[in-house]
Amino acid sequence: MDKAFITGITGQDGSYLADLLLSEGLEVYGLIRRKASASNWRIHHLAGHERMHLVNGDLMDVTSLTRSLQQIRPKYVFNLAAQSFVPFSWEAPEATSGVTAIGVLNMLEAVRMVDPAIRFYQASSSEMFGKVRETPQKRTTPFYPRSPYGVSKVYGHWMTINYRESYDMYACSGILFNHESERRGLEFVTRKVTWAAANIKRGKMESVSLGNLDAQRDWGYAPDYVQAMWLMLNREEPRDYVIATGEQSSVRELCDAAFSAVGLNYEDHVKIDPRFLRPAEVNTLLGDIGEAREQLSWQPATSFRDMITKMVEADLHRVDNNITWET
Ligand code: NAP
Ligand code: G4F
Repeated sequence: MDKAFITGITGQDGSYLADLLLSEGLEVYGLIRRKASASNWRIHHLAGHERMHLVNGDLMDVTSLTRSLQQIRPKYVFNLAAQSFVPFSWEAPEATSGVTAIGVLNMLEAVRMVDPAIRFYQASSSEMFGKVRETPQKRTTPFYPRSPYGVSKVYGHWMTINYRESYDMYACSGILFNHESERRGLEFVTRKVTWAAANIKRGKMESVSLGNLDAQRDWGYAPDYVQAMWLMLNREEPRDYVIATGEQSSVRELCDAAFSAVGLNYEDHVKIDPRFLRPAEVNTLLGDIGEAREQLSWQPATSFRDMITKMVEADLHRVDNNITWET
């Protein structure tokens, strides 16, 4: 039975990837770090699954990574762990660079030392395109990151390419554009808005404060995107891919979609608060998925509006059933 090691298993993508790999019959090992209050709600449903295992460690501790790989001997490593919230990367640039940049090097080194035949996936990001040099953005579009997070992702991306070219390792990156879901963290704008729409609908909140409503993103659905990760690690040759939808919406359109789903007008409930503006904004992102379509036979299955409706419905369910721990 093939084994996969996932860092970031408690996050949005890690939890969906675990669901997918278990359904594919793999033995799944997830790295978790010690936290003072650990709810790990995204993987609660996997507790007790006979092929699901949790391993203690930290991306900033190479010994824990090496030991894990030596004990598990996986065929696949998916490196999804990161400090992934862009605004926090200005507040804690060194900590962000630690896990989001050097953490990638740590994982690559552990793979190289234990078993360089392991197939390695790195979670690269469209934030690397930042102040975009061309539209739509392709694998070959030059990077111009606009935050400590984006800069860290560029480091991890090039380090992954460097290990592929230096050590002939099967190491590749998915350059994933924004992807959301019912399991998205509340601090990200989609979930912040769907959570607010559900609470306002039920009379538990009156308004929500946001920053830049004009920012445009290429938003897809996380369960579709973990499929692409899996396809990437099952090609004959390692190669990087842009994973996106090829369609764009603004934050304003997001608000409209979420509030319309509960029969409300967002203009009555959305306030602007300059505290949510960023020191340097990424105004627009739009991905070109030609290579993923042709070479991976991958394409997104879920539209932006359908995804937002699913997220609003999940948040209504949480509000109605007082499920406060899933946040
Ligand atoms: P997420 O929900 O924020 O999850 C991040 C994960 O990283 C969590 O499991 C977290 O564990 C773990 N982590 C953080 N620091 C760690 C450390 N020092 N050691 C071990 N684990 C650590 O992120 P996501 O949305 O699932 O994204 C997954 C990956 O894709 C990230 O690398 C992100 O930067 C990248 N990405 C995401 C998107 C997107 O739109 N979602 C787009 C492009 C790229 P705790 O639970 O302990 O905090
Ligand atoms: O939801 P966001 O915080 O996501 P952002 O910054 O695009 O980053 C996400 O996607 C990246 C891929 O491109 C990932 F690499 C990264 O890890 C993360 O998952 O913000 C989206 C847009 C921004 O332009 C922001 O300025 O929404 C705008 N926005 C407006 N008001 C807001 C808010 N964002 C947040 N988080 N909160 C607001 O109140």
